[in-house]
Amino acid sequence: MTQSESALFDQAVQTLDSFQIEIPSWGFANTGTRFGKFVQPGAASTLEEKFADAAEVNRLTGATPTLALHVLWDLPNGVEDVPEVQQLECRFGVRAGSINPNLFQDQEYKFGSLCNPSAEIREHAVSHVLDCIEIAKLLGSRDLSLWLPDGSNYPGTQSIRQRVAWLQDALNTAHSNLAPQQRLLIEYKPFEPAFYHTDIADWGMASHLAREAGPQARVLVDTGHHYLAQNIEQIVAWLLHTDLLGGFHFNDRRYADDDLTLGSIDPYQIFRIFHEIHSATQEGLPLDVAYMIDQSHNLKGKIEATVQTVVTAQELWLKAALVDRQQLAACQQSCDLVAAEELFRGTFWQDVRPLVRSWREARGLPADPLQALRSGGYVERVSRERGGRSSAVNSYA
Ligand code: LRH
Ligand code: MN
Repeated sequence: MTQSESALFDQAVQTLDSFQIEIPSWGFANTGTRFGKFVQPGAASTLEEKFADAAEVNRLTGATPTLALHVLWDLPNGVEDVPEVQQLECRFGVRAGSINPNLFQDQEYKFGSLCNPSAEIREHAVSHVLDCIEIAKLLGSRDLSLWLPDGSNYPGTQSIRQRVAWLQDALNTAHSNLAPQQRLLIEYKPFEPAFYHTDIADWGMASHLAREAGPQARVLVDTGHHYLAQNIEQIVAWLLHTDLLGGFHFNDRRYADDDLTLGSIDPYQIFRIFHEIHSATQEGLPLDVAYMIDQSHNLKGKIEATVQTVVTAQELWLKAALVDRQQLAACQQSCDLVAAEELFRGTFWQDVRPLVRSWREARGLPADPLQALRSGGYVERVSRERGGRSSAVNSYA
């Protein structure tokens, strides 16, 4: 190995050793669209099976030590289910990660949860969020990751400003119940399921709500929650500049919140986002960013799609780390546009897969996790074990 090759490998090792990404429990379950759900025999439907699948992904990739939980899907009995989670964490060596309240499936949330005109329903929603904070405390989970579908479908049918006031009160209450090391991540989404206005529709609204709520509140960027024309990496740059970036939900999309696998439609998008992160890190900004996957695997094998996503994220993370930022800054300063673009995009063209494979081998991991999954027989085994079940599945995930 030449000196420059070993320097490159050392940088790759450092970069990949520092990269961990959280996987969603709901990514292993039978999910679908409003037009149907294609049941996979090997899909997980119990929390034990979701932890087992997460452990398999972590065994193969070495980069997914935590599993995001959606409370009503994974802990239907609330805090009562915490001991079972703790037992599964020990058994499978995967820790509970971000705790996600469910503020969208109860019938009474028809006109909203934290923003509902009914004080009684708002109270019910706040108490669910407080239960989730309690669960997070008991599990030692740092992030309370909050998304709410609240909004309206027709102009004039709700007071947008009144709902902001109710929402801010609820978030302030949630923030005041956090433990010192905990964070409240506020996720925005421009539309769906509401199609006229959504109460937390963009990064500006989420930023204001976070600032008002308190110092432990941050903004969560779900890459699928943007209009197609929006420049997501510019939003990330602003959230870095304002120290409000708390984390990401990574996925990909062609049209709307399609929840497709990361990098399947526009891998350059994730590269551009990671570039902003690496630049801020190299400029010494103190970053505290949670990298998480939020996808629904309706057609691909669920474990395979998750492994594929982690591998793609590692490759794009390393690619973006390899941008020569000193040289790029010089081109930017001298406005040498073509040189800057060729340097930037040229790094994206680089094939880093051999480097990532060497890192895996150096870490005693399978050089090709997808191949190892396919040849390891795990999917076939769990499909046999779980396959016998009836295809009817109750909750969404
Ligand atoms: C909403 C969302 C949110 C989760 C859900 C599974 O679209 O991105 O993060 O609660 O997906
Ligand atoms: Mn999300």
